[in-house]
Amino acid sequence: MSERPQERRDTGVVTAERTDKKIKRPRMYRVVLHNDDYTPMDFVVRLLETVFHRNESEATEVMLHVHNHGQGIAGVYTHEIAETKVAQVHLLARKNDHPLMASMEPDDDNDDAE
Ligand code: TYC
Repeated sequence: MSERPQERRDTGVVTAERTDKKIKRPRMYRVVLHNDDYTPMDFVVRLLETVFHRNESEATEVMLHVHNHGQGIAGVYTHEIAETKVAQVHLLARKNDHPLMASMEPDDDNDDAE
């Protein structure tokens, strides 16, 4: 077996062109919880505490907002984290036989703030 010629390696040196690139804030996404008639209130509160790191009074407030208005914001995250949170909500809900739904949407309000 013959060796292939050495290919160019990454030297690890950061060149001048790379240092002056603009660093932009990532777009942010809201994770939205949707109301339904079957998921127990205390399940939603516990989920807001565990998945979205809300304290008990915040979690209760968000849950009641969803219950009374049809939907509400559980948290605002980068795209990948928001996707993961939505998946965690669905996984936990299905595991417990609840129909709870979550979705994500761009947090446009935040786009050119500051
Ligand atoms: N409406 C549900 C009930 O009365 C409670 C609930 C709140 C369900 C928020 C989903 O995202 C939700 N048990």
